[in-house]
Amino acid sequence: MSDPIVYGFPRSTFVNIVRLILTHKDVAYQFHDLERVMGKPDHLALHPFNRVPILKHDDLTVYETSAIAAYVDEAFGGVSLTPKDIKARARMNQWISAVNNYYYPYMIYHVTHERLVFPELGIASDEKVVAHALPKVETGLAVAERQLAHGKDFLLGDELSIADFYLLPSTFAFSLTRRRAIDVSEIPGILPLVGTHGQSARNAKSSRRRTAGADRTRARMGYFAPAEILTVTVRVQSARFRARNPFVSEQRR
Ligand SMILES: N[C@@H](CCC(=O)N[C@@H](CS)C(=O)NCC(=O)O)C(=O)O
Repeated sequence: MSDPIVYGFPRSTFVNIVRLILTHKDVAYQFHDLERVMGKPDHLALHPFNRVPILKHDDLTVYETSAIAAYVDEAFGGVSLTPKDIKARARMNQWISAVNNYYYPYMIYHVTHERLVFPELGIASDEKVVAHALPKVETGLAVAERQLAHGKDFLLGDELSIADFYLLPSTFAFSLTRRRAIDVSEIPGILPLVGTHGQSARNAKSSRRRTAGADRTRARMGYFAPAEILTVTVRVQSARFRARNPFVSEQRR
């Protein structure tokens, strides 16, 4: 079997879900950056809906993160990230769907893009979009906090599953929009994590790009969520901070 290839762009939340899972399962893979060809025929040939990620493995080319995650978990050995228990699996799938429909759209597509990505790219942001999204984000954070009230290490309890890898990139990227107005959603404990990423990113020579303007900004954004660094964090810290540090900041209590 050849190594799988992940197609996407480095800072993509969904791409990071796939990279986190591959890395956690110790699967060697190649990463193919589509940033410069997004929406062009080369990309659309892989993903007719103009999104990322896409996974290629031998004769299989598959898109949709949930399909990729399930495939990777089944196709490669190592630790399984899918619960055997049918009810736990239902809960995992509920979280995957919730991230797709209620976390990513508001945290990332609305707030992070408007507050972080657009300004970095010199595009005017629309606070109306943010204002509409924030209550939905708060709902999501409260739901996650309730789920984690069991005090165990992972969303489903003691068992690490695909659900955790789904939620983390959204909450992580969201935490980068550190502005007083949305401090409510800061995850205590994630600030040192962001610092670690910055440090590691500066040392990650291979991910440096000497490109101008928007490209450089995008590259810099990519530094913040290199999947491998996140994974180290998942392994070492996340269990603790996600279980013990609720998603709503001190100021809200
Ligand atoms: N349903 C898709 C969503 C993927 C998605 O929205 N990816 C974003 C990046 S995080 C994307 O491709 N954005 C490009 C665009 O909207 O033009 C999946 O699960 O893979």
